[in-house]
Amino acid sequence: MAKQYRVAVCGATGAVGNQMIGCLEERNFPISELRLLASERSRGKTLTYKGEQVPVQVLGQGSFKGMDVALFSAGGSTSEQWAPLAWKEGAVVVDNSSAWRMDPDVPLVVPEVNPQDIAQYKNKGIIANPNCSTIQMVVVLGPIHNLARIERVVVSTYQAVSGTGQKAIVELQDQLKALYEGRPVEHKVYPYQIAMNLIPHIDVFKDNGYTKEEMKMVLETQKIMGDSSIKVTATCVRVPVVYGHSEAVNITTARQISPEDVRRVLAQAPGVKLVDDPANKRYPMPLEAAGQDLTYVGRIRQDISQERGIDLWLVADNIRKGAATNAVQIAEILTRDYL
Ligand code: NAP
Ligand code: 3JN
Repeated sequence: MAKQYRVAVCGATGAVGNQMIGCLEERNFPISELRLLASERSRGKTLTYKGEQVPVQVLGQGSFKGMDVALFSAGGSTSEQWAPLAWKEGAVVVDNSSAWRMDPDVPLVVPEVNPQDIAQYKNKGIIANPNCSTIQMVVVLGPIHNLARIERVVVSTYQAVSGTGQKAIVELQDQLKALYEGRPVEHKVYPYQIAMNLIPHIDVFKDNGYTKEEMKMVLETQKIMGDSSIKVTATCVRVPVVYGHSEAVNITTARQISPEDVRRVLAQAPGVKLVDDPANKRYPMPLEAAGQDLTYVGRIRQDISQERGIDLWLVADNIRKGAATNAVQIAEILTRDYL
């Protein structure tokens, strides 16, 4: 019988944690024991895995004893504190927060792009999962970089509210209902009404005028692609969509390539679905990509403002490929090749 693994999910009651449990089940991850962890607030709760009710345990000393792998999605401060302890207790951590992403000893992995970096898990027992907006972009840019070396990326994102968690989904739904019923619109999660609006502000502002989300896209892209010479600039925008982040991406390559070259390489690329037939109104949209694990790409065209420029439009499910699926894919390679 194939080897089975003891897996912990830390942050199991959250939007991402819940999807992680779903992905483990859908992908038939070889699990002999599943341990679900959350905060004191979840004491007494149970969650469903393969039709069984699994009790949620409160995170504490000993939570990772006997575990082989721990998938974390309980926020940066929990990861900072508990990931090293999980490794000490014997579990390799796949962490969804930004806490460890830029640590030079911690691999930052998108399986379609740099699976070989998983081997570095031995440094600290932690593998970092990138930010959702970075993941879907590098799935598409990786193969193009291999073809013609990308020198510069200019990206604008259109990010769904589910990236902020369950409470933001409820806020958008409540606001739409209030507007429809002619009642005053309230907002708590975002600094402004998000229904019928968009907000060019994700995570906190930094001294250089960029937001932290935008700087994550810059630094994480360079680390995953293993090339700090790639210039990246990003503008991240929250839009009133529930699932599916979209991105308008403009790239400059070292040598000129045609849109057809890009289509050819992306048609073969793992994790990519080409939807690029404007004559028949076929282009990626969040409603189509939601619930899927592939990154949809279309609107591929020559940038008319420069010879070595290409424009693309990408969409992926931010909770699946942007978070849970990517983490489970990392765990699959880790267990198959290293544990
Ligand atoms: P969420 O719905 O608010 O869920 C948070 C989860 O963390 C819950 O299970 C919560 O447990 C648990 N938690 C919080 N504080 C804890 C503590 N002190 N000890 C133990 N468990 C604790 O948030 P989410 O949307 O799932 O996101 C969770 C995290 O995933 C984010 O903070 C972020 O770091 C990461 N994330 C990454 C991406 C990405 O781009 N890759 C996208 C979204 C999120 P209770 O239910 O008991 O409170
Ligand atoms: O806003 C989005 O669309 C993605 C959000 C990601 C996120 C949310 C809270 C904390 C992160 C992340 O993964 O970068 C973090 C974090 O910094 O851990």
